Amino acid sequence: MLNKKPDDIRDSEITDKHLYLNRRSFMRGAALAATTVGTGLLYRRLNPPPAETPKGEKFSGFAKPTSEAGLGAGFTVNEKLTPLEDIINYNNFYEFSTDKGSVASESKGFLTKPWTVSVEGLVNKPRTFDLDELLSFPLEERVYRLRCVEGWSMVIPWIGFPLARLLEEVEPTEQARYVAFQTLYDPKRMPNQRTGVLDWPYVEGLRLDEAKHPLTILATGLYGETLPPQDGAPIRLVVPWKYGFKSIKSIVKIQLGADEPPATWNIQAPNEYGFYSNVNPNVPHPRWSQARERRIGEFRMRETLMFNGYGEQVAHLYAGMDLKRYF
Ligand SMILES: Nc1nc2c(c(=O)[nH]1)N[C@H]1C(S)=C(S)[C@@H](COP(=O)(O)O)O[C@H]1N2
Ligand SMILES: [Mo]
Repeated sequence: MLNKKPDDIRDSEITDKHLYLNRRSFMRGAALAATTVGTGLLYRRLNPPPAETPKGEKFSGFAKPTSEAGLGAGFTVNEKLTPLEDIINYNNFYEFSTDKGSVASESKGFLTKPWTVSVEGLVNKPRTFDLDELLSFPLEERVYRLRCVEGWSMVIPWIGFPLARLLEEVEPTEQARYVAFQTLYDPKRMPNQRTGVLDWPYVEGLRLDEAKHPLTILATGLYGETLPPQDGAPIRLVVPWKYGFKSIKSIVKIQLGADEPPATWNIQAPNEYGFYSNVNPNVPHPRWSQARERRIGEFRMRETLMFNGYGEQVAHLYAGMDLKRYF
């Protein structure tokens, strides 16, 4: 079912917090863009798309996660999986729509073949990978929590491979300290890029040690199937201890560099979205608390866990850093 919201989520409860920000940017001057967005939203509310569930191709199989040193159960969260219907019908993907319930229909038929990811910058062996090459890395299943900065969360069974595996192939140089990611820019295929709701293309970044952490994956599927467009087909980043917006979708370029790269939401509102964006219940967003969250499909609120519950695996990356300053 499209446009379906989990029954227990009401518009009044979980507002479009990212969107609120966009309305504010509009006040600052992006008049044309914001008007287009508003009209589009109204149009879609009045003209709901036909109901249909997108289906991907079945994977022939994937390697089960092996337990790597020190990670223990970190690869698989022992919690109820969020139903597939919710995962594929409640999405943030501004290239298609700012309305979480409309991304599925707006991205239906998104063409992902051919697709290449160029890996460049401070590496000894820069290289462009095509989709088949990316899918030939040993795929694993990883059940991770995803926590959106807006205050909702899901438990998603991803299929993918460690980003570290890809980085090994290109051999980062001694000078490389950061990894920058870029989403496709093609307004013909991603129609909401015609609006100025964000600076396109969507970009994100990680410190090299975060990028090489075994929990950081490039996902190519979920629930055992090919990634549907609305979740970032054909390949997207998943960094489970950071707010959802760091997990950039539909990646075409990965660039290693010496300096901290730009990140879309940080550009949009630097006082609200920091470069690190680790899930941290002790650092409230300037306009709302981050102490609790609602798991999609549940009524009760849960306490948000430090590093989204992955502290044992990742806290050492931030030893000695003031996480209120580097939020
Ligand atoms: N390119 C791109 N990547 C993106 C976004 C986006 O708008 N564009 N939204 C982010 C946000 S805010 C979240 S919470 C997650 C949502 O991922 P999901 O729809 O697969 O749950 O994707 C992130 N990646
Ligand atoms: Mo998000």
